[in-house]
Amino acid sequence: MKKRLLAGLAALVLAAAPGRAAADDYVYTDDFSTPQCQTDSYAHHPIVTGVPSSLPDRFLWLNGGVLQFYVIGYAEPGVNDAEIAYKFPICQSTTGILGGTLDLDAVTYLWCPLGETNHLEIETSPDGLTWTTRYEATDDWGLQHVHIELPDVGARNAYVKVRALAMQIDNLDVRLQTDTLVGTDQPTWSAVKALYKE
Ligand SMILES: [Ca+2]
Repeated sequence: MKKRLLAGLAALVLAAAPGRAAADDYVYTDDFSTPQCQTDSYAHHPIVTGVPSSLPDRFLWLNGGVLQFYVIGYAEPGVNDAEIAYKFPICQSTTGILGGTLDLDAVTYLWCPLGETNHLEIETSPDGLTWTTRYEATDDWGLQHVHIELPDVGARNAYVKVRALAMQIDNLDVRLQTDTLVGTDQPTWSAVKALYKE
């Protein structure tokens, strides 16, 4: 009887202990069929959805279900690329990011001005201030599937910046393993269309 009581107490203690979150607690996807990247990203060069009436020096064009990166005039890969930056989880934070992955498809097909080259660079940061290059490719390589392991930085958010020149990207997929997701912290919650928790 005493042994059975102890076993029951042990089961109660285990059930009450704070559980380690399951894999892929947070998943964000974008197939760029909608303009959700305009509100989900926290910084970006101008994003246009139709044929632009005037051309900024650098802009992103949501064109036929992909996101294209344009630089008008002289462009030096890695120096004056067009950019978009995200802070994941969007509208949430965590008590700690344990790891994660980022996947996207990249295509070099856009017209490149004479003497210039296609370029794609993906940087990550634990705080939006100090950035580390996780992927970089230049020149005409056609279609690539990019897969990046996001490091276990223990940060509350994972910052991701995509910098590109004469490129298009599609099928962005970000997965995070976290301790605990913490409520909403931005007023744009209703604008988030592709955020869900598995
Ligand atoms: Ca697409």
